[in-house]
Parts: sequence; C-alpha cells; structure tokens
Amino acid sequence: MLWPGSTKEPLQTLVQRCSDEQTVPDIIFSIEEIDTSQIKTLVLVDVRARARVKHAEKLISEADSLGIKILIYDHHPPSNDDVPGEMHYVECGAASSIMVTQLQETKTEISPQQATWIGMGIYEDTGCFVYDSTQVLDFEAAVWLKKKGMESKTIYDYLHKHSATGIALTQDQLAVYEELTETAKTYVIMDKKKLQLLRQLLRKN
Ligand SMILES: [Mn+2]
Repeated sequence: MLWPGSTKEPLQTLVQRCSDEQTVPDIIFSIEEIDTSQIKTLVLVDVRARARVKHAEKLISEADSLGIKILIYDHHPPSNDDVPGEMHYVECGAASSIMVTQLQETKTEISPQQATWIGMGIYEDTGCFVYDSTQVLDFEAAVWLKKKGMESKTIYDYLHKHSATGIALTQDQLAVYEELTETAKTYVIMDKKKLQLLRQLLRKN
C-alpha cells in the first residue's frame, strides 16, 4: 500500500494497532522502495485527481509502457485532471462506503477490527453522517459494518484524538495528551459513603 506523506503519523498509529491482523498490507511511503516492474495493477482509492497522487505519478505516466492496469474507486466528482483508468465512481460521502459495496459483492468476510477501521473512514469523511454529501449508501455501509462487529467506541476515541471531526489536536498537543493519560494516577480523596454524609451535612446547614 503506497501512502501519501501527509497522513504518515496517524497511519503509523493505526498500523501498530492492527499489527495482530494478518491482512494488514505493508505500507510503502515512497515509490522508490518498490520494484515497479512487478506491479500489474494500480488501485487508487478516494482520489481521482492526478495532482493529488504525485507520489504515484511515476506509475501513472508509465502505466501503458509497463502494462499496468489502473483501477479507481472514488466519490469525488469528475474533473479535467482525472487519472486515466477504469473508473468506479459512486456519489456518496465516503470512499470507504464504495469499498464496502465491493466487499459485499465479493462476499468477503472481515473481522470486527477491519470493520472498525473501514467504518472510521465513513465516520470521518461524512463528519459522522452530518455532511451534505452523506448518502443512503453511507448509512447502509455502516449498518453492514456494524453487523460485522464495528466498534463505535474505538472510532469515537480515535477520531476524538486524531481528527477535525472531534477536538482537533496537533501532533505536539497529542503527545502531551498521551503522556498525561499514560502517567495519570488515581487518588481517592473521599469515598462515596463519606461524600454522601458530607452532602447531607451541608444540606442541613
Ligand atoms: Mn474521501
């Protein structure tokens, strides 16, 4: 999986969390890391504008001569800058929803963890289903993922920390947040029974 540089850090966190999954692909951050002569198909997801996939430009421009087939799964509307290839365009709020239709069509089974990560794509890209671009397909995809074990709490926790959908934290702020949560200690100042007694006393006075 060739990944654009901009989302490197959150992605690394994600990959670490998924490391117990056998199906997590190797992440490649630069095209220079791979032997392009071995590539038969280039699949673009959530992008169709050539200007946004500069990191894969080498493969796109040489696709014909290298015999590489290009498949595109995207929910962005067409433009003059479209990458040439076999386009699978669906009008919906999240490319993840399109991928869910592919999983449904091919009757591919997924784990609860995979359902959670795919679901996160839908929550993120639809602003938790409130953006105007959100379509019926996004809701239907989420229903399917929920049936496969998608964990809403994990999505809430992750988006809250990493996304503009929740509280947007910078990498520095996130580091502080993580240090604080990791080093936090619990002190019991007063137990529940004493607290209730104190409240009763205060009420009487
Ligand atoms: Mn998208």
